[in-house]
Parts: sequence; C-alpha cells; structure tokens
Amino acid sequence: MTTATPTPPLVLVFAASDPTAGAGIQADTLTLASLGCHPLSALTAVTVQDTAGVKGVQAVAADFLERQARTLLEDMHVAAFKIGVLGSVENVIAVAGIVADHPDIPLVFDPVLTSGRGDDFSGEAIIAAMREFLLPRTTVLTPNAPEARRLAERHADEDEPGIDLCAQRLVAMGAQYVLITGTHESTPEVINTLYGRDGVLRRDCWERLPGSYHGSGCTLASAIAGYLAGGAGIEDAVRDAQEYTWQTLASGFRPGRGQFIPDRFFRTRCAGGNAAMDQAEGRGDGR
Ligand code: PXL
Repeated sequence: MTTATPTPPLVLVFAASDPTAGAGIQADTLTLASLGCHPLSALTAVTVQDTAGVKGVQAVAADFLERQARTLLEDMHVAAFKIGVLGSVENVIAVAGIVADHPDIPLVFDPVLTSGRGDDFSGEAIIAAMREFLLPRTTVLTPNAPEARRLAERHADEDEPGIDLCAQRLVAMGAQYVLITGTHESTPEVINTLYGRDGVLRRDCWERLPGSYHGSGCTLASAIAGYLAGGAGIEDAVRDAQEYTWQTLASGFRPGRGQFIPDRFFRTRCAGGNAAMDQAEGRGDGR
C-alpha cells in the first residue's frame, strides 16, 4: 500500500479569469499554491485583457457557476472561500446561496468594483446585491478605500464619509471584519486598517513601491484565505498576508507594456527552484 500525501488545505475561489495571470482566478490560484494550499475554482466570468487594460468581460451563466461550486463541495472538504469578481447580479445571488449552505467556512470577499486601471466590473445593481446578499455572510471584506466608500454609501446630507466611518457601516451591514487597503490613497506610505465590531484592530504601514501593480488586491485577499485555511486567526492571517503580498510586489516583474505583476513565487525563485528560467539562462538567449 502506498502512503497518500496529506491533502493540503482546500480553498474554493469564486472569481473571473484574467488571462495575464496578474489578477483574477489565476492570481488566486498562484497565490494559494505558493502558500501550500490547494486551490479549487468556480469561474464567474471570462475577460479579455492584457497588462494595459480590460477589453471585454463575459459573465458565466449563474446555473453553470452554481454547478461548478456545488460539484466540488459535494466531493471535498473546503477550509476557506475566497470571492473576487462575480460578473452579474445573478452570480452574486447564486454564490450567496452556496456560501449560506456552508456557514462554518470562513469567507474572504474582495469586492472588486473596478480594475486597478479603472475598468468597470460591478455596476450599481451588482453593488446593491453584494450589500444585501454577501456582506452579511462575509468573514473578512477587503475593499480598497474607493471601494469601501462606494460600498458604504454616502448619506444624502453628508460630505464624503471618512474611512473609519465607512468601515463601521460595512460592519453594520454584516461583514465580521473589514480590511481597508490604502494603495489608492495619497499617503506617503500605504496604510491598511483592519476593523472589527469594536473598531480598529490593527493598522499596518507599508513602504509605497514605485511601480503600478496588477493583482495586488487579489493576492492579498487570497493570501488571507490561505492563511485562514491553514488555521490562523484573523489578525495573524491579515498580518502574514500583507507581509507576503508586499514581498510579491517588491519582486514584481513587467512582462508586457502595462503594469507590473506580483511574483507569488518569489520564495522559490530566490531559492533557485526555477527550472524554466535556469534553462533560458543556460541558453543565453536573453529571454
Ligand atoms: O484586480 C482586480 C481584478 C480581479 N479580477 C479580474 C481582474 C481584475 C483586475 O483587472 O481582471 C478578473
């Protein structure tokens, strides 16, 4: 009899395809694999894009999305969920129904409203469905500051609410924890703040790197899901995922004419475990 290798923690990702593998389900898969999890996927939408921008988005039919996820959940024991771009109101409702059937599995929700380059992913109807159906089931919500402002809504008689107030509102809508990232703010350092029911739990400052990166939010949210799947508590998972993400960005590369892509395998490459690149270097063809 052969001894089976123990199964790594399984994380089920609901997200859209990004063919550049900078963001989207490919980014989640790379991140989770590099952290020692096994990534399962339920594809929500297909995009056409390069490193400069999104050229097209097509949502997967909600019933087909639902079949992808339920088939996996009937077969395997999932340790965490991660949700990214959903692509349609129907998909938000389908995913909310699925995760509601598994209330004990921690859920990291990255409410992607636009790509980092401003391409729209979620119109007002999708945002309203996220508020109503998904926030109440979210363990950790990971908006950037502009997404937090849009999701939290400005009341008719007020100026733009501060970020702490937005977090408070998102917690009141049902998210257990909210991690607001400061990448899009004009502060000299990037400041990320984790909120819980009683307010701020931790605030982490990171050196702002000079490049423009594609997929940093996907990396961060899936890393949190990966650490939670491995058994970490919320605050540790958030701290370790930020550290990991910063390292992927610091090792980022620029494969095309557009943005940099985080290197989720920076550790393996440092250790020389990099067969394809070693071969290319051996050939000396400069590629
Ligand atoms: O980075 C957010 C994001 C998530 N998912 C997909 C994307 C992007 C950004 O472009 O394309 C599929």
